[in-house]
Amino acid sequence: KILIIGASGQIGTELSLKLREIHGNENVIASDIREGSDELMQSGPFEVANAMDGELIARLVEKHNIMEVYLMAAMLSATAEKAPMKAWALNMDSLFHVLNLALDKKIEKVFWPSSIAVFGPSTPKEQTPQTTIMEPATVYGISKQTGERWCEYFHRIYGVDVRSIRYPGIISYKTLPGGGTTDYAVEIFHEAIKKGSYTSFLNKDTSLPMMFMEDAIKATIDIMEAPSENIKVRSSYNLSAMSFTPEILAEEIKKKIPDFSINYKPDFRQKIADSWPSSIDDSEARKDWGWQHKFNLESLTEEMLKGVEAQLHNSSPAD
Ligand code: VAH
Repeated sequence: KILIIGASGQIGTELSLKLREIHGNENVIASDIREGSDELMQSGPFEVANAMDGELIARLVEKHNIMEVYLMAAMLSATAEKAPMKAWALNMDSLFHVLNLALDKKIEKVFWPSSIAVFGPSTPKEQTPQTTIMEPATVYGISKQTGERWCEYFHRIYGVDVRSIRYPGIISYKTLPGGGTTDYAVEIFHEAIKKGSYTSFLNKDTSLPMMFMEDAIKATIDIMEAPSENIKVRSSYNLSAMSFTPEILAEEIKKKIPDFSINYKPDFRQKIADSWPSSIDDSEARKDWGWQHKFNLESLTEEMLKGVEAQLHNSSPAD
């Protein structure tokens, strides 16, 4: 069976729903420190658990006969800057609990998300390579860089089968994101439909690597289902689908909502975004385990507007 820690979060929610679709609701245990969306809570078993409570996690693994863990719990970039030591403790303690369960052969496989936040101001900004200089400027980025090194170590020294992806900004409509710097690209769709306008907390020309949630979920499941020998990078794989700026995104929204307007009031998150790459080279993932994105800016915008609209009117986008 599969355990998702951090199942109520932006990625955790949709990952839980997709894994339940594939493996059956009862075979996927969702857990988080707080209950999740109605859709998540009604779709299968849920355990309230703090990702930092190693004993509890071990008990859940035992109780539910867990073989695979997706550790999606973390404090993201913006929030982590406000509580560095708490962010470090959550992001690292949770990883050590899960890696040691794998070391003790209590579970067989681990997925752990990294982020483009591992790159810093001295990293080449365009088409950032898989292996390059990484001097992360945020607590979140430091924790993800360190976590990558521990994943690589546990694989090399103990043979732990841990796999990881450096997610770019993830755009989705089913849950609101929690405390990220790329969240503007989610909020903008809700505001465009509700208010017809949006005030961006990043400058108009801030280009960041992004991906639609459906692609992120597919990549996560694909890397976990690939034969172990194909996963050559055991720190974390670069991954991306597109890059855009708030201005470019606003222009795309205007094609559907002509009188949508945007203005720019950069806040503390501008500094974080300025330290990150503008675009990512993810050729290793495409080569090693067949990664390829499906959504581009146009189809992402279409899906997001449809999805947000449906959420507001409480019907499924398919209707
Ligand atoms: C954040 N959404 O903004 C996350 C992600 C690359 C961005 O790590 O912190």
